[in-house]
Amino acid sequence: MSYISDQKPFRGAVRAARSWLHSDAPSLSLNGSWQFRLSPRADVPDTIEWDTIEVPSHFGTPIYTNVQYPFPIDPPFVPDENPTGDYRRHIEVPPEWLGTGRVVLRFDGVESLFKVWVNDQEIGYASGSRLAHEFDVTASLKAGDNVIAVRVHQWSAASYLEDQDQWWRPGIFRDVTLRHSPDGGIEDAWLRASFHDGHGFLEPEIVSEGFPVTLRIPALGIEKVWEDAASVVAFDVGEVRPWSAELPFLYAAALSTTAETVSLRLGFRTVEIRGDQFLVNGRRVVFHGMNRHETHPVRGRVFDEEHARADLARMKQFNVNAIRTSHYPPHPRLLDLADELGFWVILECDLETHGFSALDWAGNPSDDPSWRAACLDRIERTVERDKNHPSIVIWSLGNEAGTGSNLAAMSAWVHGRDPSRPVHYEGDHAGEYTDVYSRMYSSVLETTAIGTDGSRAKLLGCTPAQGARQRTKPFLLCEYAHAMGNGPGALDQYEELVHRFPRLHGGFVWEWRDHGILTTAADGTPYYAYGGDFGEVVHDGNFVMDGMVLSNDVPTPGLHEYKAVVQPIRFSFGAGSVELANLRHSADTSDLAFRWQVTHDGEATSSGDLTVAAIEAGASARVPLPAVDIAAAPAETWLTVEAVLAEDTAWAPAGHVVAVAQLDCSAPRAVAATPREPRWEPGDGTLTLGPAAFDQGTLVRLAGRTVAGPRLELFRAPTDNDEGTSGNPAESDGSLAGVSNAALWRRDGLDRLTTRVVSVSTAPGALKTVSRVAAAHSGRSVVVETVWTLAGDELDLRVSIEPSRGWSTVWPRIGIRFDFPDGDNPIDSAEWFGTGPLESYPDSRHAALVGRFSAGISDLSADYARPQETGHRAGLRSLTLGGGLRIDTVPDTRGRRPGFTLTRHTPQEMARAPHPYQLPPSTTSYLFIDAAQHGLGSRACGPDVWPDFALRPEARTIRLRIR
Ligand code: IPT
Repeated sequence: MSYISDQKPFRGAVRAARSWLHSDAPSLSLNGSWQFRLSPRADVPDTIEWDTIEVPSHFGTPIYTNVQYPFPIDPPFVPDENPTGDYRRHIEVPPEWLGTGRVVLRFDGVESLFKVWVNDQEIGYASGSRLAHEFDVTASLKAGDNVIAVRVHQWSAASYLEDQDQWWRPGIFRDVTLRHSPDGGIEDAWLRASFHDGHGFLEPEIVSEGFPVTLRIPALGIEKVWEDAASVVAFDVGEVRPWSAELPFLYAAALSTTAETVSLRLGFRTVEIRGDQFLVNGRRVVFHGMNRHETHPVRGRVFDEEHARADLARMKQFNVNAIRTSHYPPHPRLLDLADELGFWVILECDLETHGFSALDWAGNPSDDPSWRAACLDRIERTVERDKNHPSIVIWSLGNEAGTGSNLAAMSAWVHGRDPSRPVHYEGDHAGEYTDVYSRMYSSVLETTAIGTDGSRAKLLGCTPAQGARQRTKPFLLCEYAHAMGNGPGALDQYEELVHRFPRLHGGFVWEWRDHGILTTAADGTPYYAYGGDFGEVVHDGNFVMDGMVLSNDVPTPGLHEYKAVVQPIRFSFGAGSVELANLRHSADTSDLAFRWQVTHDGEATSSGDLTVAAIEAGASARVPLPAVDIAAAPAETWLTVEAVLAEDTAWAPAGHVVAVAQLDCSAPRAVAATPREPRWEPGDGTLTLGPAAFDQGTLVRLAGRTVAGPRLELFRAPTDNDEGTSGNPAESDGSLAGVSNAALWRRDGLDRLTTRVVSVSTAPGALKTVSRVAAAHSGRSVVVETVWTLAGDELDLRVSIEPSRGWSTVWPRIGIRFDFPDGDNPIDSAEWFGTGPLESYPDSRHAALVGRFSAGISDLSADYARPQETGHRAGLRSLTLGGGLRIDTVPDTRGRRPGFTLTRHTPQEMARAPHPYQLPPSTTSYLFIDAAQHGLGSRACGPDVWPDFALRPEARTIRLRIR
């Protein structure tokens, strides 16, 4: 079994890497049912019975680790306990394939090492899970029935190079194809298409046994015949429309010999680094990108074109313009889709050795000559397979593989092979062998230092001279804004830097999707599994659930925030007009229609279209606005302006909102005075005040419903960011190095507050209670004064919340909770005038618009894979619950209004449930009215909440009017 620990990536009849071409040469898909048997060890005893398996798919049990190797770090060896699958199938080879040309067996993806036999003759073996391998099987085939056998080992030397943060899932997980390569066919083709001064240029490279080769580009009227290899030279194709992620013009092209025709789609574009700027077609690119893994809740890494296309369309709908193929080449069709829909792509090689960081990088394959061939093979297969795609504008050597000479050699190879695209690798902190400066999760402060001259700021891992070199390069964040659970915050702060500093080229959110695996709990309840759910010995829990899209395809509130923050049209309101800035790379605004609407307290009173002549990319135009009829105070008047798609596109229908902004046109409002305090007398507090009944100072019924509350709530079910410990505490307010905020909240007992009523007093039409709220074994407390006053048929509630001295951490929230037990009339929906339609937090509130909204209670929460804080809607004006009870908020003396959350579980219940199915059955609806919430940050892997949005213990007053 020694080949399992072979550092050489392949042996046997493996063919040279080449482009993944669409050819008319005959081929047979070998996808489908294969015979299969699975052994827990690297040897497969004959006693194991054959079963069947679908190809492509995975076998075995999923294991999730981020950085950890799930086997001893003993390179290049792996344990004998090595799940190994034997695959077999019969194929009928068309007789005309034999005797002429070659027959090639292609595997587009097998994890992690596989050996191939045809008719019992060993053909060879190969590794490089997310890379294509082709074997020449001509000599082993016979007419009629043939048997193909493949043995796949989960672990191999190659596993050391594939330590990406994802599920380990072995198997033949991409297509298997047998193709006939005819004599005189086209072996490989590269049509490098560039764009200069309105003209397209082609620099062809053709590997063919047969000449002449004819190139046809019908839309350009080109038909060119090359008689021999020497005559294939670069030429000007004349005027073309350039390719860009915004206007992805593709020209169909065909290359033919007498034996074979391959078809390609050409996108003419020129990638260039000029000074510290990254340009395509002479214009600076800003990446509004996502890190995209290949993951599907049922299929795993098995590609599903329809699902991938829907996902890419979703990206376009959310103003995403770029993809980093983290951390390996995707299924080759993905790049066809990217060419066609329009994305800037960083195509990354299948390489990560992150686990060596645990050994301080000792023995890291990136810097060990015995792994050099494997590293070079990987980058060659990466570049060769996908080199024709206009969407690919940067090659990336891999991810988190430390640094070393093998990476430098890979870079040198790319530079030699493809001078037309820059090389990226984040781990090259000192900039020794890469063309762009790239970082992950650098804070806003540090990113600002990179954007400015910053000659005195020390850059991570750099000497001053290296730092100076890095500052001469274009900068991008290959990962930022870790989107785990509720978050990330501060997207707007990063975005703002991009427009301030031309050296900064935006970045790629970590990451696009959650990697949940659809499975069922013991009682049959379906749920999305994460690390540890399959009994893994080592795992990294829910760190694999860090996407902008949940496992079930639902965009998170974080993605809505992202869409709003990066919207390509910026609106600046002036007197009677709005300035529209087109922030795009190259597209003007002729694809957009602009419309406006005026609302009074959320009800539309007038609307119309704005006439806007096309605005060039990078330009702006001032457009007059209609006269806004302003409602009498206290009603609010808002003007909303939207840019929508004028026509259907490949990724969204006409009318899809691309960008939106609101202007508050309300008449000035007077701040409501606090009602004068009556003369309080001690009382037992059992009384009725209009719709409210009290028993010894405690509210028991409201508008005919049983109710409990209000009780102080300072706790929220910690978000993944609240539980995080990363980031540099010096750059945020209140974090402690290595200690999460959630741990401090638990230490301080915020999740287990108790109450002592200090006093109850009454006055005509009024009730007041004073309570002291504190946790066991704590001297810190909060005094809560509650005053109920009947004013006509309305009940005025004022809750004053005053912390004692000595609270040292940030607080998750300052709010009150009402409990509404279901009885026979559960509260299951809300209608409100405030912000919405989705949740918002202090550092994530750009997607929230002011308006009138309604939702069922289950739609008020986001279904994060691990239950956590969700559903806070800031800036509440008025709320109607279950169709009856109406609660209006009164701004505090600084004009601030509380937000609300309506949910079926308490934060304490949510904090205890690792998965949604573990939440207890609910018999109560809980209403939280929060004077304030702490921000979100991205501390699960990145900076904590920015100081401006951190909630410090402070005195707050909540005022409500209840009917
Ligand atoms: C970074 C990885 O590159 C990425 O794959 C993912 O694991 C991400 O973190 C966290 O989800 S590496 C980290 C050390 C910043």
